[in-house]
Amino acid sequence: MRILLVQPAPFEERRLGLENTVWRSEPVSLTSIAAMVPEHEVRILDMRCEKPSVLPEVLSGWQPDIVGTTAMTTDAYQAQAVLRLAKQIVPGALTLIGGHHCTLNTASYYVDWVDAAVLGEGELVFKEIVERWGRERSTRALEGLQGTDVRLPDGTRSKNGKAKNAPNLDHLPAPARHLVDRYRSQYFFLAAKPMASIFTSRGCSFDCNFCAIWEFYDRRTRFLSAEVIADRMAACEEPFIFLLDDNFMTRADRLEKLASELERRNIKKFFMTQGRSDFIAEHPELIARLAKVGLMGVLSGYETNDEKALEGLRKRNTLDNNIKAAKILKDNGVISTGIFMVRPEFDREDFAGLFEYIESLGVAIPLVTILTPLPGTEMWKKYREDLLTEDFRLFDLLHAVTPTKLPREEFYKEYVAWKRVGRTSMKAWFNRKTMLKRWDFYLRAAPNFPEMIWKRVRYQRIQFVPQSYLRDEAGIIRSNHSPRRPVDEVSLASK
Ligand code: B12
Ligand code: SF4
Repeated sequence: MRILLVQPAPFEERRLGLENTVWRSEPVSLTSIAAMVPEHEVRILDMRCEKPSVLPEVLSGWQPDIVGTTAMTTDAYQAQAVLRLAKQIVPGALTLIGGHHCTLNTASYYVDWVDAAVLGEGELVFKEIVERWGRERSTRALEGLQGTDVRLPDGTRSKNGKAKNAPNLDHLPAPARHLVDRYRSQYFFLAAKPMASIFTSRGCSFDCNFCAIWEFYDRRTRFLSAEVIADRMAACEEPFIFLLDDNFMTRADRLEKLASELERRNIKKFFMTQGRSDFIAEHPELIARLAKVGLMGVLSGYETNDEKALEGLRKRNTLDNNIKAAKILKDNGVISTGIFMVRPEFDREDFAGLFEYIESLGVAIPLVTILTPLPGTEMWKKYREDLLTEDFRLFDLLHAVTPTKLPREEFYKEYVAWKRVGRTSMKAWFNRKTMLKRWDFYLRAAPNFPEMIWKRVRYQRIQFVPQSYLRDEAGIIRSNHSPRRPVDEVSLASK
């Protein structure tokens, strides 16, 4: 059978968003499911790296039997559009959607051009779908299959809950990375390019109320063994690797084993990942060891300058840990990317307080987001009534989708002022002392600096201008002045 898997492109070129200048990773969701069906002909199209005309051309020229796509919430409509085109051009093909958005908000795909949504982890259920479709070209064949929500030929639905998670991640095949070979030079994290992406665990055992990772994976974490992680790192041709785990920094024993394995096999890669500040604060020696075997960057949600708000987010962490973590990372030359949240109830003093805190913290790269109730999270359930829109394009953590205390023009004017703290933090962090500690990384990434700087300069003309945000939401956001509840009651982090 011919199977076409499509990574949708952002809804408009050069929109506000991480993919512009900070981080674009290979579509691991698609390479992971593709690896389950090696006996079939599979193609992956990454529409972030292709001209829009390529998709209709491939659909009509190649006539796939199955077309699958993926979406996080911001890509919800783009994924729908991929499948609508597929149904128009190849009406007999099975159209499938998987990923976080359809798992947490399946109704987005109750349209007649999407045959089935795959809920939760995809590998095992995808294999079964392909087998069943090979036997019978009707969605009846998928009826009752756990992990799917299927539109049956008579228009009714067969809703079968979330997929069972694979009991042991080591037993799943390695993602079929060769299917995205031709895009490799286009994946990056800042100046780390070309960059491979792999995962070493799935899930998180914390339960922050603004995040749905723990709901998606039933608040359990499964890990690949150190041997398998090392195999996969060694197999990457790229010098830079992003470890995609939402919470890589967990279980010190597994990270010690991984460090030993990388040392023993002399695997030399620069790797970046995501991890919590409490773990970093509690394990300074382990961080130093990981830095020696290639750890080069960590993204952490520092979130806020307010202990009570941290508690309101159910982060189960402290401001003290944030301070310690930023220092430990700096001492080891590990670039700390701190993610912070502006809340809709912020007034001028709140913005000033947060920015002051960021400057004092000493992270290398601060990223300031706007607290957003994403589908599937506890916040979504609690604050859905108060949303000013359910247009998912704006759920990118860069737009306020709930009422703001300040008038929106002023809110965004205050928000974009983080340009200043971004600059001062970076200037203070990237000095000769910290850079010399990891000179080999900077030498390796040096050829990419001119392109990265050029992209940043171009992007900043959009990113730090309040009108960009207001323009995006024009005609989409309900009036800020008629919220269903007063703004102070919609205080997202303190209830
Ligand atoms: C890499 C990444 C990105 C990349 C792009 C990802 C990509 N598509 O290439 C970038 C950096 C651009 C990005 C951006 C954002 N991201 Co992001 N990102 C991730 C991350 C860390 C890894 C994704 C990944 O490759 N996972 C590994 C694969 C194997 O897992 P998977 O994608 O879930 O796929 C499995 C199943 O979902 C399913 N499946 C998925 N697709 C399909 C398709 C079919 C046909 C089938 C059968 C099955 C299937 O099977 C797969 C294998 O089991 C995830 C967290 C995570 N751990 O997944 C967050 C995550 C997806 N991002 C998230 C968010 C919120 C964002 C942002 C909005 C905000 C932000 N983080 O700044 C932005 C939005 C874009 C923008 N405007 O900039 C949320 C999404 C929540 C949601 N409701 O959608 C996540 C889950 C993080 C979190 N903690 O909540 N992100
Ligand atoms: S925000 Fe991070 S620590 Fe909290 S549940 Fe999500 S992945 Fe886990």
